[in-house]
Amino acid sequence: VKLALTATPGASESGPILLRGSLEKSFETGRRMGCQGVELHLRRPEDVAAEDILRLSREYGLSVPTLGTGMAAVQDGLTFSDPDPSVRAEAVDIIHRHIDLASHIRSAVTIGLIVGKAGQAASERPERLARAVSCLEACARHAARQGVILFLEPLNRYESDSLNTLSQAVAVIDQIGAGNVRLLADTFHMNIEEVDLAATLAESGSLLGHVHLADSNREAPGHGHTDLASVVAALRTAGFAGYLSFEILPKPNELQALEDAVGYVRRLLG
Ligand code: LER
Ligand code: MN
Repeated sequence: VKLALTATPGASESGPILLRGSLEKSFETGRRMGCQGVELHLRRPEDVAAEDILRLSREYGLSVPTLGTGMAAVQDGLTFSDPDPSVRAEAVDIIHRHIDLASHIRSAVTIGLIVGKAGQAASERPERLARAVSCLEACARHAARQGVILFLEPLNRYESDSLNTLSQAVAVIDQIGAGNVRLLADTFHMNIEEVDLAATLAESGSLLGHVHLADSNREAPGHGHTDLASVVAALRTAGFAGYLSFEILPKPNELQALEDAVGYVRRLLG
């Protein structure tokens, strides 16, 4: 099991991204605190230069396990389920560009909030999901051509009504039949939507590609009441070889949150 922190070059974003601002500082902090990866969240793939990321990766010895793409939904209103075909085309286009960046820096691309946001008419959910699946199919094809893996992330019902559970995401992956789409399990969302976190993760088996590890309050593991010991044990039993990535709030501050998270998970890993 490898550890990653989440970082964004934007300074003013809010949300559960641990480090903001200078990416050089984020890579330096990640290495100093014992992480093996820096998960980047970007509003647009053009916000960074592939060569700069490759240099940081090389210099600090950390990889970029995946590119988070939810900011395009939150800040620019781009989703795969929008009724307007031109908005969907823009959403697919920005993911294609993320995939191109990912192929240069040997990363993956997260498909989460870009699928669709909560707060839409429940009666139209089937149409929204159908539109989202067809956009995801297009992205999976583009990613396959570039040798890139997509991580499909179910979100809790208050953020999205498209995919809330890992089993709903598995059904979509089966439906499109893409070999390069895996699951991203976020324990914050799972705590709201799943019956049994450890059992659900154990069932995911080799489809599981990436984990966002956060406690019940979306703070560092150990700050809340989710049973993360059983989660980590289930992942070890399943032979999960991906990243546990700290997509958490910077509370009480960035460095303390990261130190708490790494310390807690290292103790669980023994
Ligand atoms: C993205 O990984 C995620 O978990 C969302 O809740 C961000 O808003
Ligand atoms: Mn997440």
